[in-house]
Amino acid sequence: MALLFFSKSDRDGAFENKFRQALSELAPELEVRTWPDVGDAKDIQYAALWLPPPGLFDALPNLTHIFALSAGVDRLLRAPDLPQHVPIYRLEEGGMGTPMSEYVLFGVLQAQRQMHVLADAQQAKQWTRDAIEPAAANWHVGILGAGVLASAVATRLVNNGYPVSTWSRSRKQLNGVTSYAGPNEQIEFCSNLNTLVCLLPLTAETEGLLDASFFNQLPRGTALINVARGEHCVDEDLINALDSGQISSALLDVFHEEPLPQDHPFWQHPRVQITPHIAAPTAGDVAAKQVAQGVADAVAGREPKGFVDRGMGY
Ligand code: NDP
Ligand code: OXD
Repeated sequence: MALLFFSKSDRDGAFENKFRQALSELAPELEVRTWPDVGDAKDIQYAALWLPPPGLFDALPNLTHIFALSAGVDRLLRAPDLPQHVPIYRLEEGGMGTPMSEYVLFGVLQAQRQMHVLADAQQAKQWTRDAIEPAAANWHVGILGAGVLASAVATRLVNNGYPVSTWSRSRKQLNGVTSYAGPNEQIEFCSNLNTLVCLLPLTAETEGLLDASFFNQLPRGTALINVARGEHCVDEDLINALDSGQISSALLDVFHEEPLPQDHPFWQHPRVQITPHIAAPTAGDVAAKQVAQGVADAVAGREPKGFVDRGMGY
């Protein structure tokens, strides 16, 4: 019984070391091999992957379960050689709830305290004390998505005194959070927001959602935080919305192309803050725990957690 590991962005091997160490303690009977050192490919039943290279799946004739080392599976689902009959399981939480909550809380706080206005004043050496600083209780945060990470973020924001609403496909019940569901409730969801956070999975339905018409549904001056996927956002529309003041500032962790190309206008835009897809890194040991449990479930004939519905795209 063997598992094949691959993680594209693990340049220094730190994630792999943590993952392997934890997995060897939790599932000592499981042999872990790292792509491209597949050994006898017929042994590989399980794969744990982040951004697998082309050809990886073609080399694995006996694969029964694919564990994504990520919450989002959009890129995995686009792998040209992805076997259609092998089920995929994604990380649920994966140690990402706390860092994601901290990142979004930081973004919400700086928008609420009007830090972009104060930064402009500093540049101009102006002692500006009239930046509006509404209380957290009057700063409405709307989260697109109400899944595992959005729930963690919403709870953190509620605990910090912000009114929070979420928008998802199905209605949710989360303490202190107002839930909106479906396209019919999108306008109402948008109507009184101060900060909009995108935490949707990237699917055929959500791609390009953050476009000019969406921005125009928001109150003028809404701050945007996109921590989901770059493809949710129509970049040109966001730049226009920032230039017109419809969107006051954008904190962006994800982009159509990563790394963000050197000539992309986001780099220089005075109202855009960029981070390199680090809002919530997967924790190697937590991922190992979920994968070990998934393998144990598979061996026992149970469905592992985190099943991805390929039709829905998440
Ligand atoms: P989940 O699958 O748990 O939650 C997804 C949520 O989106 C659900 O509430 C779902 O609704 C909602 N949703 C899906 N499609 C639609 C739609 N068409 N209309 C309205 N709502 C919709 O995902 P996670 O919370 O685990 O992760 C969210 C995303 O965060 C990931 O897909 C990934 O892209 C991104 N991410 C980014 C990271 C970073 O570092 N920047 C790190 C980790 C994740 P319903 O509940 O009704 O199904
Ligand atoms: C994820 C991510 O989806 O890191 O887990 O973006």
